[in-house]
Amino acid sequence: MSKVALITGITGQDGYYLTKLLLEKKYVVHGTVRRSSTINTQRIDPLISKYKSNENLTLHYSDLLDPSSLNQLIQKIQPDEIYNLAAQSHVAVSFKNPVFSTQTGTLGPLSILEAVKNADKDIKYYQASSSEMFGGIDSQQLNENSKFIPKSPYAASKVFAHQITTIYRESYGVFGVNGILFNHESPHRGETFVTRKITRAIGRIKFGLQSKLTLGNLDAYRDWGFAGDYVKGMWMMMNHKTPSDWVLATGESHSVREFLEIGFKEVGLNYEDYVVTSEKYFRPNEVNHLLGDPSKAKQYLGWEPETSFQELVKLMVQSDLKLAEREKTLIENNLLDPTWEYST
Ligand code: NAP
Ligand code: G4F
Repeated sequence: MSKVALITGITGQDGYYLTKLLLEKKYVVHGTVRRSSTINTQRIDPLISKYKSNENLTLHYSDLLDPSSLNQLIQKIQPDEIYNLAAQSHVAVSFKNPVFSTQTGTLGPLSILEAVKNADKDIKYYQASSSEMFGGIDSQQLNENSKFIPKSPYAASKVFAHQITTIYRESYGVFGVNGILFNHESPHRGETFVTRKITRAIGRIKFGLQSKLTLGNLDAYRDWGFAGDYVKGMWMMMNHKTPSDWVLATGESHSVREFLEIGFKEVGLNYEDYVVTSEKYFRPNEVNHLLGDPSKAKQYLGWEPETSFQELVKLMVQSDLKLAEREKTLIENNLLDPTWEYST
């Protein structure tokens, strides 16, 4: 019989890649979506077209801040696995909307864990933990035992969710998994995260739709991998015999500046001719350096990243060149208003 998975945050980047993976593995997938005034299912629309008519993919309105809807949903669909990917996941925004970010990041996981604890069947729970929890002060390589020094409301809420998952594992025997994922990117990455902001701008600059790119701290270092590789790791963690905490990372760290250099070079341009910085994009408290050690996942899960940093940058640039070309055609046909530079 097919396994049943529930994914919160199915409309996000990881939601897309995980849904695709689980459907390919013949799971029956349920996902939660928030009602919004504009359509927010663009990422998964191709999957909806392909699988929804077979009843392998079903969407439900819910919100992490509505525990009763989550509880009812879990009782109704009786999932084997729950992947809690939903979060206000933008670190800089969490300083601007701290209460919402924290409520979503803490009460959401707790509500699901309560429903899992009280369910009649054993349900596995995946918590989307984050390398932001480490605070990243220097170039030290971080693993499952490294200290948490959260530096934003986002990171603090992730620490709570991580720890409450461990507490439910130890206190009630819940199969609770914490995936401590370092930054992972893709052509489906939200456009206000730095990698996608850069590759969108490169595409738009190349097609004459944008003249400059305004960023914040160019000297921040991140351990950037490809999201498609990381969702495989999530599934491996959930299908390992024992629940645990797992770091997924590449073991390489690069600066925003290096990302710019490679990205602009891919289209024959020099980033220094286009990039300006503004205080607007600096954070009240910066995470300077993140570098992960994925040895445990490699040894016990057999997980390894398959996409290099250079390949990641190139695949994102190539995808955004195609998008900019389509954007240009729409503008030329008066079907879209030109925007000189996005304000995000
Ligand atoms: P994302 O693209 O921002 O997606 C976040 C998802 O959460 C979206 O589906 C969003 O819905 C949903 N959401 C936000 N607030 C919600 C609420 N109150 N109730 C229900 N749903 C809500 O994030 P991602 O990159 O896929 O990341 C997935 C998870 O992994 C997040 O928890 C993130 O914090 C964590 N994480 C990500 C990374 C990374 O590098 N990508 C690294 C470590 C951990 P809408 O589409 O309606 O906004
Ligand atoms: O792309 P970012 O916004 O990602 P950040 O803050 O590392 O968070 C992402 O990864 C976490 C895992 O460690 C996730 F938990 C989290 O949900 C999210 O997916 O920023 C990366 C770096 C930062 O140091 C930031 O200061 O890029 C720097 N940066 C420089 N200019 C910028 C900009 N970031 C953004 N978003 N926009 C800029 O203009």
